[in-house]
Amino acid sequence: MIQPASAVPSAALESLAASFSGRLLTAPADTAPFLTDWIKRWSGCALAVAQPDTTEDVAAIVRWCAANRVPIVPQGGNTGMVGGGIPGEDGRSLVLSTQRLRRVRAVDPLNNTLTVEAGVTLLEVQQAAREAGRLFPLSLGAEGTCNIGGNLSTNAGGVQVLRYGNARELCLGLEVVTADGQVWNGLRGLRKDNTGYDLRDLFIGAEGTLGIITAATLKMYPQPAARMTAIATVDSPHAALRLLELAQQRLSSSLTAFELMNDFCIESVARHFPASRRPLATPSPWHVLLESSDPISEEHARDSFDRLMEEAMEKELISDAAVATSLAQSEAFWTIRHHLAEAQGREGDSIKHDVSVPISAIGDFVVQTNAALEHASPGIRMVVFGHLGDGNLHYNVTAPVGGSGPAFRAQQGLFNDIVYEAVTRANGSISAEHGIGQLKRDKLSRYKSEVELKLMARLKAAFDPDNLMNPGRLLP
Ligand code: FAD
Ligand code: 2HG
Ligand code: ZN
Repeated sequence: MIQPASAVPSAALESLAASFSGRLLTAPADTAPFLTDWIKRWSGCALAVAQPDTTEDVAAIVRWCAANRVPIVPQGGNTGMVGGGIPGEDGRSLVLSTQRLRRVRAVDPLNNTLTVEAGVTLLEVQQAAREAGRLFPLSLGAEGTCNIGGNLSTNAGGVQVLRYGNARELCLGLEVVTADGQVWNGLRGLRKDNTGYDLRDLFIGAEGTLGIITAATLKMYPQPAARMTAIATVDSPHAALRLLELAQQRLSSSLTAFELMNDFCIESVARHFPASRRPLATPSPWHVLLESSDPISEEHARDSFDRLMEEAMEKELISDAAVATSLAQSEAFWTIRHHLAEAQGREGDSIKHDVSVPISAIGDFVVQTNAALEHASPGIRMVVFGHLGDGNLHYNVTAPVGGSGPAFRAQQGLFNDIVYEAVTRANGSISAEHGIGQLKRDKLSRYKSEVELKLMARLKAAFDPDNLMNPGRLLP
């Protein structure tokens, strides 16, 4: 017999198990992977973890939860950075994992769309598009694990937003199970559809607080004819911005990625992943990883990219550069970039800030805020990297060597205040791409206006009047 962890009668849980075709996990060894997040910052307890196989299954589970007043925590690949997919500690919630919603339902190369279920990993979506001779451009370090449902629910960004936009801009339609267990089929592959309020856009970025995304119709793009990747050293974020401006002038929309990393990032990847060597011999406080995706040819790509790098060198915007001459070399550059989150974890405790400011304000933001943080807490190690082309920095503070522990973590409020006040002065955002979840929920009331907060609370009440969809996440 299933033993429920809360007031829900075990007979009700048995009836839930019988009402859908997927799995219902209750044994601690089975549920454990769903109850702790990727950065191992949050852990929770749950009544059970449900793994439905179909949209109808999801609807049956949601109806059961509504009838039994059981809160639902939707979860995809569990790679989120703000604790949004991890239940609380009271054991009252049901984790609804979408990982078994695995079908690619349709691919339409002429319409440049594909329709996939929520549990398809981002890598698999990219592969499905590639098999159709197209590109699905959303790309990020967790792509082998994160699910498209989670990407849409967090409105994920990643490394090609500069050219193709974030998850929201890549989605044309959604299928959603609403909080009362109805299925909304909004899987439209239309570029134009002005028939009232855009419900799709409300579910995107809602972090599971309004309903459960079960499938999505996504945009595909032509595959580029060739890609060029380089790593270059720059003296400062200001110089990186001048390089960005030049690259955009010379490469126009072919510039698809422009990532900034401080030296500590490069050093820690080399330390923790010895197979990833330092890409350049010249010591430098900052590195830029840039990529172009050329629509014409390999030769055209190389020509324009080489000319850009030469001009940047002549103008002394960069001091050294390595342009990848093979796919393997390009992948080696990206491996450095994609190992940053993990390398940072291995350095010790970190306090993360995923922020955005207007691109033009980034140079001053970094110089001034670094100084303020180092003054407030000498010895901290700044881990500064991110999607410079989008104005998005991962502006993280790592403990001094040997300084991890409660005393360091107790400074979170101090660091948050310094960073978020600087962000606010620059007219930026306290969450560029990771969302709010548990991490920033209480900050929202401080950094969003009363008008916005009230409208958001009314939307929540309209979509989920019983507050069962991921309660206590996102909204203050
Ligand atoms: P989960 O972590 O499972 O869930 C995230 C949130 O969405 C939770 O609130 C959950 O309740 C909700 N949710 C999940 N699925 C559904 C659904 N079907 N319906 C409704 N709600 C749902 N993010 C970026 O934006 N850019 C990056 O470059 C980036 N790089 C990363 C690199 C690494 C190494 C890691 C570990 C994470 C990175 N992330 C990045 C963070 C993360 O947001 C993304 O990995 C991804 O979008 C989360 O997807 P997921 O399937 O893991 O979602
Ligand atoms: C990335 O860009 C992710 O690599 C993770 O968004 C950021 O670890 C982080 O702070
Ligand atoms: Zn990122």
